[in-house]
Amino acid sequence: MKKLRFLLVVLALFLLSSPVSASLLSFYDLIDFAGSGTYQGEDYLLLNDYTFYWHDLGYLDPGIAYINDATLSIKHAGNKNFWDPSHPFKSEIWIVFGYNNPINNFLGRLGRSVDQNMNPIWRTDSFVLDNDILGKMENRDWRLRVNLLDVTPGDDYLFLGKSELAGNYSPVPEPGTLILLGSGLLGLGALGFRRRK
Ligand SMILES: [Ca+2]
Ligand SMILES: [Ca+2]
Repeated sequence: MKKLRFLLVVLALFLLSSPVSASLLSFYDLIDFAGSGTYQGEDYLLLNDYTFYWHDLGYLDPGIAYINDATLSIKHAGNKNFWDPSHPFKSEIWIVFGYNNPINNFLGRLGRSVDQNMNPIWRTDSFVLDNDILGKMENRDWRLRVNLLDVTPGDDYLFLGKSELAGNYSPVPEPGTLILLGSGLLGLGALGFRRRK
């Protein structure tokens, strides 16, 4: 029976000193761009070959211990998304980077968001962030800088409708929960000890 009490105390101490294995929590950050006009019901910001913006997860409660997964979704219109060597100035290719000074992490390429008549149509592209860039978010106060860049000669324009960053994180343990759990187990251990007396 002493063994049992010993085990309970060890378990309580272990729980006191390590994070409780909590389930994942989700986060979501929306940037709804506007300011340049409205197209087919969506307010947009008009980009000219290059821009950047920040997704900031801010202060979550409970706080973030680390990010498990995240997906960036960008709603855009007007991207021709093609390269024609004989007409380089008519070409247009928008690239998405997660920027972490001084390195651009390539996230992907925006898809074609024009119809066959070259009229803009809204389209959303999603990019799963890899562990490399998640780690860099952790070093930057849970912020992600997104760079959008058209890599062809000449000016090209893009309607930026909205950007969403969604995913799951492991929360930091809450001290109150740990103390409650720990003292509860210690109490159980003490109870077992008394009953045997
Ligand atoms: Ca918008
Ligand atoms: Ca261009």
